[in-house]
Amino acid sequence: KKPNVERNVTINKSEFKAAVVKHLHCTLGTDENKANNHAWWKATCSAMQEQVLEGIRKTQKTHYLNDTRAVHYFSAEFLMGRLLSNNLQNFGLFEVANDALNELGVSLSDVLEEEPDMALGNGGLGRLAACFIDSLATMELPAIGYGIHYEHGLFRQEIQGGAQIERPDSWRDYGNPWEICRPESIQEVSLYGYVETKYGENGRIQKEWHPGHIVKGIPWDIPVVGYGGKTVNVLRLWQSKSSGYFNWDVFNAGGYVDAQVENVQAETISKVLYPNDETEAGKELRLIQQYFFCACSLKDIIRRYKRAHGDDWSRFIDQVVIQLNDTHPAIAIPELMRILVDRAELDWDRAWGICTKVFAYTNHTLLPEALEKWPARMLEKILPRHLEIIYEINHRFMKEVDKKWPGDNAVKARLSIIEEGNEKMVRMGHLSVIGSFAVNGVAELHSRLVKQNLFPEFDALWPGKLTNVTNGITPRRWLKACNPALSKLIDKKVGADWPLDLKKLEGLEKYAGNKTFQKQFMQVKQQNKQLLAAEIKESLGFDVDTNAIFDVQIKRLHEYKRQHLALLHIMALYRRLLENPDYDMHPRVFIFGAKAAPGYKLAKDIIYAINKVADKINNDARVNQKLKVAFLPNYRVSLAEKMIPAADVSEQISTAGKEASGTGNMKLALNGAVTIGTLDGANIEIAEEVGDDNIFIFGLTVDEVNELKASGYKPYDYYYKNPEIKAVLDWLETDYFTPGKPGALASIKQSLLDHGDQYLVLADYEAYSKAQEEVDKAYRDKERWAKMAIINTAKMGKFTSDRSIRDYVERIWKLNACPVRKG
Ligand code: 26W
Repeated sequence: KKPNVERNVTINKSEFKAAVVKHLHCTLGTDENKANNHAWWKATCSAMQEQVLEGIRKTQKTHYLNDTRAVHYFSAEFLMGRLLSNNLQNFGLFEVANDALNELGVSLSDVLEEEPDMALGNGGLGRLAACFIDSLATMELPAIGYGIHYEHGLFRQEIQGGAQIERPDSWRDYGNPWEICRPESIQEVSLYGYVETKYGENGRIQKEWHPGHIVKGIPWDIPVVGYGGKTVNVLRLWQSKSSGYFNWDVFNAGGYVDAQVENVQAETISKVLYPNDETEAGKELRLIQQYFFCACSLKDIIRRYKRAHGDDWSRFIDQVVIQLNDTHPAIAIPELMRILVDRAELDWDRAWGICTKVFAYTNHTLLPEALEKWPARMLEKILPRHLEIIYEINHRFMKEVDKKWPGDNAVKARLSIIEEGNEKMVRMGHLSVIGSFAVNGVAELHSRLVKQNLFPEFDALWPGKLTNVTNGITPRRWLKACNPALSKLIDKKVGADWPLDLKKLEGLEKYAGNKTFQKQFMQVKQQNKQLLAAEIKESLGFDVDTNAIFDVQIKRLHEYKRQHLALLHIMALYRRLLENPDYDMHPRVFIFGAKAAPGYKLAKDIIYAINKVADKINNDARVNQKLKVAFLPNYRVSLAEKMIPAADVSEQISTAGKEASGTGNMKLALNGAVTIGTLDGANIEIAEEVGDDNIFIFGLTVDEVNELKASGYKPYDYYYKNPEIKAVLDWLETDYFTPGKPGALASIKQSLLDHGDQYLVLADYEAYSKAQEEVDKAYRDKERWAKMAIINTAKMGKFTSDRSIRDYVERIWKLNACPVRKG
């Protein structure tokens, strides 16, 4: 069956060939004989870009002519990965390009490998943004992503002697064929300086911000091609540049040198992505980054609005909705107030009425260390007017709180945007809830906890404002493009339009018990495992048995995600095998991918420990037929695309209540991996979809975690009670894994015993170990396993990001699709 997707692009093989060759000659100045794969990659991108640009033009014209309402997705991170394969796929030109390049004597898959990942994000939140803009374009929704054009994305990870080393990521060093510079839309952004209070003719108090410095924001547009190639939206990323402007009013004559320093600083704003995931470091440059891209983006939105509606603000809320991806862009709220009150001279209530109908906020984490707070003093220095506005917002809000809870100062202290203490802090989460019309968590459990624990009184104050939108992933990248073999098999069974309607995968369920289909399905898995085994061989230099269970844990390294729980269990298996060479287990390869924040000591220690334990096990002939450990360096989107299709088991073992949603869990299950996981985040909803028989759930629930902590959790109890735990933890202190360096892995034991085991690793160990025995037993029953794997794929329909976006559109954004047609 041919995909029944109406396409807007028709270009055949010989035209494609001609276009690639033309660009090889005319864009790159080389020819077929001289070109290397990198040149072929660029020429292929340029050939595609002709289609892409035509798509952007048509889309923008259509949106303009229809004066559409649009969503503006504000995010400090967009983890796009590679674009060529995705764009070919979404235009329906993958086969055409493959054949065309073949005839030119070039392998498309080699060419695709030339593309550097666009790694402008840390992890889940950044990749979610990328999946969402894919869905928005696919569903023909008027949308634009706004973010930062980081010169260096997330660091490249090298492993040296087992330890993580960070190297700069230089994704643009040899040029990026996708981005389009838009100098006609450059914006200016103010920083520092002071606020002057003036009295207008009507006695109205007027505030004027005299900035100390102005920087330029240069927009770069990245095309976002919807599936079917009809709508092509853009991701607009801002690069900072010195404006050369220096305010002599603000600095004295001695400020001349400072001025030059600040010019250099202007260009640092968009230099590098902060690699912290879930830890707020309170760094000034990060606040400036956030304000920089929000201010540029708001100006861009307002320019576009004014082109259609002039100075009439009355329709602004009909045309514009802004989604804040976590609190990173929360400063946009006081910035819009500043524009409306100080610049457009609207009165406060009218301005606030507009603001609170424009913004919506998504929370992605409950971890206290990830909740952004800025010192009031820092805000005052960088954005003096914004701090005043925040105080005014808070003052009026406190009056509202007093109406609801008269005289209750405790509730005021909890709800206030300002946290009093040694140093006054501005709580960006509170500001976001107060300044938005909708607030959502990212999975059912997480949203309930946001309501009950993080913002309890806000829910009482504004019932209905706090809600849930469960995350999703784009099936175009995370099945169709990354797993072509499985995709083709699925096409044959349920038709080829599942990428647009993922519920269609349910059609596979009736084949779950069918021996022939089971065989085909597991053959595809086997092929994918061979591809990954080749990658492991290439990257790490050793062989893995593709008949072994491929057990995959891929995500940022964090204590709450508990990679060290998996590690303790691996060490226990090793120990069982040493004690009893006949210990009965199916061969297993534990495969990890994880980056640690450069300043997160224990996370780096865990990476080191995994690698050291891996070295020992992989080289121990007594066990390495049954057990192997592969830590693949530099985990990133393009590596995920190779690991996910090959996974048998998906590790989702966070402490209950800590993982907001997880999205890797969805990608793995969609590709037929069976989850071993806790009742956390979206695991709960995955379990609901696949049923208890097709997932391995273990461990404490959120309530049990709270009870155990309230009753005084004592990790030593588990250490003394369970000889395996004790043996394994003690093992970490010896020099068995780090010859000549006893104690090199001791920090992990310390964190679990002496520092209180915050994330209850030891409390969940036994349940995890038992669940792993169940996994082992299930895998050995080939039919049972094949059935489980198929059902996992069949039941992932709910987790398409198209469904998430539909939820946002219907319940929050109130957008209409705007079809883009030929012409
Ligand atoms: C201020 C430092 C900082 C940086 C990034 C704090 C917090 C973050 C992000 C919120 C981290 C993140 O990516 N969170 C993940 O978001 C995913 C998408 O919703 C969820 O699936 C993950 O559970 C959540 O950890």
